[in-house]
Amino acid sequence: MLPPRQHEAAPERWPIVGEPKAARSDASWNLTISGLVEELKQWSVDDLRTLPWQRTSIDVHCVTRWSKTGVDMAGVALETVLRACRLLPTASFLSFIARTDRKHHTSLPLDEALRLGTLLAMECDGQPLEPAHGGPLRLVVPNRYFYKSLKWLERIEVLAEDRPGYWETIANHHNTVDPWHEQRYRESSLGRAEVDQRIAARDLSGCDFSGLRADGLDLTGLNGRGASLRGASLRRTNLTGANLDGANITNCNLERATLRGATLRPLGEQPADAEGADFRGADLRGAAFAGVSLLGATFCSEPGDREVLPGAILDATTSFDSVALDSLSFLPRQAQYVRQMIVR
Ligand SMILES: Nc1nc2c(c(=O)[nH]1)N[C@H]1C(S)=C(S)[C@@H](COP(=O)(O)O)O[C@H]1N2
Ligand SMILES: [Mo]
Repeated sequence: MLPPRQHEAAPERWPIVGEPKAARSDASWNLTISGLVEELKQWSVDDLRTLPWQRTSIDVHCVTRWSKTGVDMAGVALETVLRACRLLPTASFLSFIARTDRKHHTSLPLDEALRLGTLLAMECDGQPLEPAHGGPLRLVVPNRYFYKSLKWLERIEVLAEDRPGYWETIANHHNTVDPWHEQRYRESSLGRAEVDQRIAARDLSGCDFSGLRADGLDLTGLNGRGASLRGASLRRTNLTGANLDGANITNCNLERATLRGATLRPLGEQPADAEGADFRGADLRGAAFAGVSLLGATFCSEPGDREVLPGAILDATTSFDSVALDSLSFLPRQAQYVRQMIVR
């Protein structure tokens, strides 16, 4: 069984999400554990391989609504390496840091990381973990959205207070992230008065409106250029002619919305992002999708959906470029539905 609003990706397909690779370096790969420890420790990947080995079968649940069930991960339990460092009594949070250009990081409360059976994974389905998926060493946090599973793990800092991670800070990702409770995003920090004013002016451009609730509103001609509408609820909303170029509508609920003539194209260098958006029942005639990722987005219901809705209305006036169409291929039923509708 999958958590709410998740769908199984095509077998043999495993999308790469976020950073594509580790930082270039000639230094050998070590894992360092520092912070509130009695003993600062460092292991090479070969050292790690001599520690007790653990296998876990996990279900990957990406926040953008694709899942990949029954992935066999193997490596060393986080608990094993933490125990070797002897944590100080004040240790409460863990910050996991990657060897990448932006030193990507994420965090977990210590007790939760242990309770979830967090793994330092080096193998996947019996093979060395591929570099593109975080090899030689990645964190695997079962039963959490996959953004907690940091690729290219290089350092763990043991802390007294939480240090929220990259996605949690810049993209409003939820910090607790239980997929069974759909904890995908926090709401934007904008005040209600400002939100109401921007809605009345139909201008959301360039601002963060994550988690916005605007079901059923008339937002005809909306200027949403470069807006962030992650996780927004726009069911039955009238977005005729809306300009969503460069906007981030990841996981937006657009069920039965009207998007006639709306555009989701790049804004300068910045492509729009519609991963995990729900377009079921939406009117997309005349809409234009270009350069936008639709990974995990839905246009028709999938088997197992709790609520079955009619498919989106698309026809020959709806345009998709090859980037947009290719990004749909991870959910084959969606790709097939869209292709079949737009040739009509
Ligand atoms: N270092 C690093 N780890 C990361 C990310 C990233 O951008 N950099 N993205 C996270 C997100 S959002 C997801 S969904 C998963 C994707 O893992 P995959 O590319 O192996 O599917 O990695 C997570 N770990
Ligand atoms: Mo993600």
